[in-house]
Amino acid sequence: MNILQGKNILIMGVANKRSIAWGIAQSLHAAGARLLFTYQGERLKKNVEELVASLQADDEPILISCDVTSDEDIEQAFRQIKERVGVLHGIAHCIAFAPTEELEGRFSATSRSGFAIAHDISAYSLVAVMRAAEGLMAEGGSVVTLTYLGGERVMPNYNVMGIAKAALESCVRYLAADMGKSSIRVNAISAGPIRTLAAKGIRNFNEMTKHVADKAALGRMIDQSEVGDTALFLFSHLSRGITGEVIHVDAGYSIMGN
Ligand code: 0WD
Repeated sequence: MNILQGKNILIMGVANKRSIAWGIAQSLHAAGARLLFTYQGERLKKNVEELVASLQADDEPILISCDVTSDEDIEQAFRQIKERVGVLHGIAHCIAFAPTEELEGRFSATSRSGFAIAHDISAYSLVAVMRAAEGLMAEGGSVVTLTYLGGERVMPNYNVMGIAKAALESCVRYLAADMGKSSIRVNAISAGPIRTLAAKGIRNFNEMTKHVADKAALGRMIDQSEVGDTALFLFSHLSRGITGEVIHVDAGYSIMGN
């Protein structure tokens, strides 16, 4: 089912094969999308190059370095994207970061700089990216970001990242209202816990996954492909009436009372 044929979609945040961004890339590739990738600097370049080569896409792969803490980096990335493809139909924003020491202990111990970094990279980056991308999304489009239940409820050790996810979810609503007239939709997927590089930074993550698998309505965890397929829906015309939403892909964990 090539429902994304002819669509140029940018994937931001592939770090390795476990990245949720990579699960999304695989689903979108299978649906016929032309994919572009940004990665966070030289550190991840080789990883991303190898992964992208494994897709064996017909078009030449487009990989661009972009650290979202830099406005200049974001501008040059979208300049390059404009030169290469002209029009963009979608963006998967799969980026978050908080210093490891902020992801344990008491929330009240959160430092001023830890709070600022978490919000800058995990929430503001979506605003900055969409501002730079709006002109390229001239045919309308869909933007999908990734959030977590810790933005709605208190989750052990998630601490300042929960506050940043709450900000991100609010950014989704404000951006959806702002960009709706340009036919650009903005939604978030609230994914259940998945073992990735980012998840490693959260203390007791393994215990948490056990608890989630026990309690979830479906009695299991989720994987990257399930987030990827929901993203595929959100990038396709099938979801054309949906914007400003947070969709839970968590095997029904968040609906349970206890
Ligand atoms: O359980 C999980 N893994 C969940 C993750 C549950 C629910 C949501 N999420 C979210 C994360 O919060 C994040 O927003 O999904 C998104 C993707 O995270 P991931 O796939 O779990 O983790 P990972 O593979 O580590 O990708 C996150 C990437 C970074 O990787 P590392 O681990 O190297 O920090 O975000 C990117 C980077 O590639 N990133 C940046 N990209 C550009 N500029 C920056 C930056 N400054 N900082 C981090």
